[in-house]
Amino acid sequence: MTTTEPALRHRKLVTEIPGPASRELQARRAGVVAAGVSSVLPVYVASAEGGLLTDVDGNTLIDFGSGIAVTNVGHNVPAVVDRVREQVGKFTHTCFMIAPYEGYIEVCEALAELTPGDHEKRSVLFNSGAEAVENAVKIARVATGRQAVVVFDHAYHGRTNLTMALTAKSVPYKHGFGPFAPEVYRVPGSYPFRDGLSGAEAAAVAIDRIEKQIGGDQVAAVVIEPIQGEGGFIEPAPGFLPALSAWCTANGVVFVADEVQTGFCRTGEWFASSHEDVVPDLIATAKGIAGGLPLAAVTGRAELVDAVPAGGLGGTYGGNPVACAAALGSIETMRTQNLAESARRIHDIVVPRLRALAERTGVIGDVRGRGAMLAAEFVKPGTNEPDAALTSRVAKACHAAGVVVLTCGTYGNIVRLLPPLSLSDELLDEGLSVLEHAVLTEVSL
Ligand code: PLZ
Repeated sequence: MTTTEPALRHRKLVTEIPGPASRELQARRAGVVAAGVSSVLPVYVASAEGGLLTDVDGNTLIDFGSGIAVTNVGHNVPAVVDRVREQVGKFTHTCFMIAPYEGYIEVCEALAELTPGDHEKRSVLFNSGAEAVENAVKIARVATGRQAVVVFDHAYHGRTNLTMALTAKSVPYKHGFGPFAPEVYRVPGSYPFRDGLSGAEAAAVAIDRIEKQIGGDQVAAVVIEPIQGEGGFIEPAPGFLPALSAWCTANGVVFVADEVQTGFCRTGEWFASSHEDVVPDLIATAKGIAGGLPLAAVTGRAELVDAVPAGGLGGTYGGNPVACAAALGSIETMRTQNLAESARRIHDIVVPRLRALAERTGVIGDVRGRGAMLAAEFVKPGTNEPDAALTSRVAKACHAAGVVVLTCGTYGNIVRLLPPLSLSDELLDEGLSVLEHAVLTEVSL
């Protein structure tokens, strides 16, 4: 056993939300923590287990956010915690660039096996999703000798200087933080609910834009989220990703899948690219890979990754041994519990409930998602005009009732659900009932 506390099994509110201990921490925070970092929840966490968070006042909340698609295996699972404890007892850091260790190799072996495609692969490990995406671009530029990078409307790739440039939305991610890295070109993607285009049509628009405005032979990489995350849980129309991938192959362009949010069983496959049999040249992963510890990776075709000479890739902490131990525990849990299957089960429970809610209320214009990456897009009834105010009220009502839901979207009008894949049907049902009640209550105001 990894904890001496009795196992938590239920949502339970014992104070108002936030309670007095959380309010006290909030006041302390205001005096020392940068205003620029904000928090979704008004409560402070004391412990977490499975799909539940317990706050400093003793309230227990259902977690439909998984720390933004990180704790896919659930909080505090034994396979992760035990391996981390064991590794911490041995050594916590040597720097893989100084004195290497086996865990790093084991993680790269797992990545070679689990990522799409049976070609020869190489991986390099980092700390965050942004760092992985940025390094994928570095590799693509060296491998192709080209500079231009193509990204899409509604894209999110991180907050470093290069990844801010790759990210679409200005406020809050980019506003005031320029100048941004050059040679980044944005083209339209595929957003079936809003553009009404088939995958082939949307790909033709994007490819035409690339060829006319950049030139295919200038492009090092096309960087794309197979399902866009922060931009609104946007599933491209079928055929869009395969068409882009084929165009990349035909033009010597590196197809980079940013699977930072979609990876590691979240969408019902190990990686979302597999839903349409797309085999990325490079794949950036992070978040779910290590069950909560900071780890990220770029995995890809050996000839591309190895185009960078020795010493060209690295960083002090990349592939930290404790994070690698957590990743091995997390991957083992996904395998033994078949969490890809669990994600599909969650989908089949949630989608009909959201569709029924959409029909009943008229304020949800689109219900979408794959596996346990699910969204409801809120609109003004009878239109597809985004309703960010209602979205925010619904999310706050859920928080007050003890269910953690997150919002997203270029227009701030998406409620997204990212439950741990191990969540029980009972907690899923209870959380959904809270969400339904919140929507019905807010709509009737
Ligand atoms: N690529 C597809 O979703 C991180 C960001 C939250 P890091 N998404 C959550 C926020 O407001 O900062 C993300 C992603 C995709 C890259 C990233 C960046 O991953 O680990 O946050 O750097």
